[in-house]
Amino acid sequence: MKLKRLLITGAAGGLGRLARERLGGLAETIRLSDVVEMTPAGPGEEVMTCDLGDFERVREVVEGCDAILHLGGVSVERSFAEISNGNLTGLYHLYEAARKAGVRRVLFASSNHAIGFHPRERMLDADSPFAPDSLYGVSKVFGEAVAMLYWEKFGIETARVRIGSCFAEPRDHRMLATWLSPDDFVRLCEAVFRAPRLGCPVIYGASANAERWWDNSKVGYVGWVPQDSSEAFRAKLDAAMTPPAVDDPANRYQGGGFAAAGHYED
Ligand code: NAI
Ligand code: 15L
Repeated sequence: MKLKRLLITGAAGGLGRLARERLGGLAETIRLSDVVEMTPAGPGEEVMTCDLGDFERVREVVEGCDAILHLGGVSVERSFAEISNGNLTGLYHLYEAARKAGVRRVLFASSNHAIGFHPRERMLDADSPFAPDSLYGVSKVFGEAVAMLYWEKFGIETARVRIGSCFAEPRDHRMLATWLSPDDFVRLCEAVFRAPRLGCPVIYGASANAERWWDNSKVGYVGWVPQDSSEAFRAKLDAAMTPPAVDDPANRYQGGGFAAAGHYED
């Protein structure tokens, strides 16, 4: 069944533009929101600018929506002050507004950086402990925790999707394991919003790559089966760059450069 109105936050960003282009069929109306300007609304669209840090505006944006694809916020390592507005305060505002508006289902774009300090040899699944590799990763742990609270207390379902690296192509050798193809991302969103039951599962957002660090077998009931593989790009990457040495700190942890980098505030 079609959703009535799907809110997409972060609609001006990389994944937001992809979702806008490809997910129109999920709902009668798609409401697009971001803190920066977006291109004007097309048929079946509504466009509303909003800083997630502004609760009254978040309430206006969420009102009338039955589901949310939450992509908005800081998407890389930044200062605590920058991260806290969108990813901590803003995340809380979104769930609180969702509760008041009666939203039933959310896809939260969490990140592999919530578990980035696990070594690459360790296969993770939905029950593996958090191991944030950055302030950004900590903000995604917070988001997942808020999602769990709003599921247990208020019954709002959330797919906590720990996205690997969703770009047109893998950009380095690490992404041969973490790559999520744009098509698999679209299929994942469709599965999450169409699943008869969701709950509040952790889903790792990676394609069917040959090298894998994440096991999604506990969430088979969601019905998402990734179709693409990064292997198609391996030769191109090998020709373009030398793979990092095995003892390179950026090569040791799943979070790669985020885990290896110094503290952002220093
Ligand atoms: P992006 O940085 O291109 O898009 C994020 C959007 O959020 C931007 O358009 C930005 O203006 C908006 N935003 C930032 N602060 C905001 C605020 N206070 N209020 C309202 N909007 C705000 O990021 P991308 O790649 O599209 O990622 C989307 C989401 O997926 C992010 O939450 C990111 O953390 C997550 N993710 C993405 C991955 C990827 O490979 N693309 C990997 C893992 C997680
Ligand atoms: C993320 O969480 C970022 O949003 C994205 O820009 C990439 O850095 C990705 O992780 C990754 O780990 O490759």
